[in-house]
Amino acid sequence: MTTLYGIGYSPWTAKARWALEHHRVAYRYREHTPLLGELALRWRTPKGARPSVPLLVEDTGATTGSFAIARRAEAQGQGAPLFPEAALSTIERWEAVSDRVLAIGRSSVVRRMAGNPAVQRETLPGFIPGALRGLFAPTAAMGASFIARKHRADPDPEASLRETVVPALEQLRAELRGRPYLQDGFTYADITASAMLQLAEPVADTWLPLGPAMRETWRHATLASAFPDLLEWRDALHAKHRRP
Ligand SMILES: N[C@@H](CCC(=O)N[C@@H](CS)C(=O)NCC(=O)O)C(=O)O
Repeated sequence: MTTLYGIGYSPWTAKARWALEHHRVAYRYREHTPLLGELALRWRTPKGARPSVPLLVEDTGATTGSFAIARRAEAQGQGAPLFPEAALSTIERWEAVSDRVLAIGRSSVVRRMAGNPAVQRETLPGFIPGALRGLFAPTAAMGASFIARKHRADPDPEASLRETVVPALEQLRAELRGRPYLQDGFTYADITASAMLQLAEPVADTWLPLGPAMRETWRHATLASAFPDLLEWRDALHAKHRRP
C-alpha cells in the first residue's frame, strides 16, 4: 500500500497531496511527529536523501520531497499533466521561490509555536487523550525547536518576510496579470506558487483542516491585507482543481 508521511499543517505536504489527488493516486496518509518520529523517518528515507516529509513510500521504493512526489504522481497517475513540457521552466522557477518562502514560513511558525501552549496541544499526536494534552504540550514545543535546529531556522523571519516573501508575492501578482493560471492552463506552477499564500492566510478547512490556534499561528494580517487578490486566486484554484 502506498503511504504518504507528512505534517498536516505543512504546505509542502499539502503540495504533495494535491498532486497525488489530482492524478488519482491511491494512498494512505500518516502523520509524522517531529522529534518522536525522527528515527522511523531516517529509517524510511532513501540513502543519500535528507530525511524530511512529505515522504512517499511505495512497495518499489521511497520518494522524498514534494516536487519529486508530484513528478512521481504524474508518472504513475491519470488526468491532465501538471508538468507539460512547455511549462517546465516556469514550474522550476516558482518551485525554487516557493521552497525559499515556505522555509521562512516554517521559521516564523516554529518561533510562534514556542510560546503558544494552545497550538502545542493541537499538534500533539491524536492518540494522546484530551485530558492529558495539556501535560504533554511541552513535547510539541520540543518538536518545534527540533525542527528549528534541524532545518536551521531563520533567526529573523519578520525581516525575511519583508525582504523575500513580499517581493515574491508581488512578482506572482505581476506574472498572473489577473489570469487564473501562470501558464495557459492549470500546472504545478500554480500549485507551488499558491502554497506561498499559506504564510498570509491558510486555505479553508475544506482543503486544509487546521485547529484554530494553528490557523491563527499561520495567519499574517499585514501580508493578508496586502495580497487579497492572490488569496482570492488561490481559493478559486482550490475550488476548481482540488476535491474537498
Ligand atoms: N523541499 C522539501 C522541504 C520539506 C521540508 O522542509 N519538510 C519539513 C516540513 S516542516 C520537515 O520534514 N519537517 C519535519 C522534520 O524534519 O522532522 C519538500 O519540497 O518537500
